[in-house]
Amino acid sequence: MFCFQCEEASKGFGCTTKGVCGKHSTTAQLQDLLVYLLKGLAIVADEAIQQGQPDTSVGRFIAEALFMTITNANFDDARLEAKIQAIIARRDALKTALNYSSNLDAVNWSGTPDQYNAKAVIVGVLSQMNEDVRSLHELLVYGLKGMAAYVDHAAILGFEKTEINTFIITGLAASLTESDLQTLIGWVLKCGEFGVTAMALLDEANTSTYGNPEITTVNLGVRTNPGILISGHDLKDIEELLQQTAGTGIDVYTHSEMLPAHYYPAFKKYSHFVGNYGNAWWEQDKDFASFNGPILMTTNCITPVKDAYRDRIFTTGQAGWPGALHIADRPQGGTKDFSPLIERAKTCAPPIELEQRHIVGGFAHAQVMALADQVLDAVKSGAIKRFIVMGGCDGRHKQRSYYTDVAKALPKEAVILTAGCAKYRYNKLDLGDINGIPRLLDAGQCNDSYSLAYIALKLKEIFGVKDINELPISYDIAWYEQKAIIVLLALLYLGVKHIRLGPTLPAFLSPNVAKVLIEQFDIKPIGEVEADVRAMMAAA
Ligand code: SF4
Ligand code: SF3
Repeated sequence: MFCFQCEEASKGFGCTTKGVCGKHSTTAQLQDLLVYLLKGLAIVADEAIQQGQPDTSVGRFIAEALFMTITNANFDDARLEAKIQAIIARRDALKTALNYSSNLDAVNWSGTPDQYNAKAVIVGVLSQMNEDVRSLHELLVYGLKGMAAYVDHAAILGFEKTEINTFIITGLAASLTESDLQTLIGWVLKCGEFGVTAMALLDEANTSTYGNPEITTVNLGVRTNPGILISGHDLKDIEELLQQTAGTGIDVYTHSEMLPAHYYPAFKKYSHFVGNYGNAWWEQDKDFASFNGPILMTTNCITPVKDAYRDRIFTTGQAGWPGALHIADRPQGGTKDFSPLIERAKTCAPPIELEQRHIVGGFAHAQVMALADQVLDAVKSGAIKRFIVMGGCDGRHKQRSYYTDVAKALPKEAVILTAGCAKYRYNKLDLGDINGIPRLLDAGQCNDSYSLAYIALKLKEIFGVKDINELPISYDIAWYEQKAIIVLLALLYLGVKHIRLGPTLPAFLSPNVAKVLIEQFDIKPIGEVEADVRAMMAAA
């Protein structure tokens, strides 16, 4: 195996025997083959578009399959094999319908599951020998994976855009067939542009379905009923879980990236929706053990399942873990059936309390705009001197304490804007407020990073500046998986410069590709806390 798609790639180079994430080499190879064959399907789907006979459901099919391969989403070889078979079947049916032929192996290869691993070795990441082409191919594919996650979430709520699906198809095809560096850089930047569109679509899907997130105090303590813990990013899943658990005597708690579900008006009516339990994804083994009840993983991030809760963990959607009971997709017009979790919860003890306190969040764009006058006054008076965007992911690396230290070291005139699980590095600190505006504004999940871009664009209008980089905003982003890559590409597309990216720069950036990003956008690695804080406050 060779995988370097996330920030925890072994030795900052790549995982070669087993993933730091726990991914076995067979799983990594199945994912490689899946992506390779998906590129073949994309080429045929692109041909269908060229012939004026687009397959209207293939874009979503590709997005779902890509989503399965993002870091920590699906470790289940049987599901990956089934998806590979489905990709081959879909590709061949489309080829037949179009009467299309091609010499490309990805468009023609077919095999049985016992041949998958051998084939994957030949077509994996390292099959591209030119390290700059490989770097741009992978940057594009990882951006598309992140976009695919957003697209899938939006589609689940009934929101799709043909142009985004078409971009995923053509971009994926280009990641196989294109090798000109300048053209590939163009694709990567275009990926950022469609990333903005996809994030806006998901924002529209979430807010029109569940209302605009609003300032919310979230309980971190527990009650005495048995509970179900729901993690990941899928809001439709939590909606149906809340509906199905109402009146059963089972409480529902959020974990990690599901925390922002509390901010949506639609979920506030459920009296058994108790609070948030535990910390960021990478500490789940401790949190899941003490939770005592069933756990539902709706998306990434799953870590290797421990015996302490092995018989209580369930997956759904694109998430998968071998041996975990998988809750099937909802039938057309129907709902998922969460009764296995509910029945399991009835046999469980209530959660062990980890802490007794509250945190405040819900500062997505509508809520921040509702405070715009207050924010503007604070900026004009100098009470707020700078906004620091610290969104992104959390992870295991010790260097991530940098983000806690930055949050603590920022002067009291700085406001942190965040989204994603990166917030767990500082969301329990008492950072106070500026004239009633909290110094930590949590917009929501990584999926809600659109809010951070939206707020910046609105501030640009309000302040009447021409260049987004003239705003009193600095970016100190933490990344881990591929959704952070699409957020980064989206920010670059919006013209944001001087982004600090950490805790390490991506292993998949070749020196030459890194140089392009540094020269064009002044992306920089994080440095020493005091120096970075000083520089950011001085707009550097
Ligand atoms: Fe390694 Fe990250 Fe790939 Fe897992 S996803 S195998 S940790 S690079
Ligand atoms: Fe986190 Fe996995 Fe990226 Fe959604 S839950 S931000 S890492």
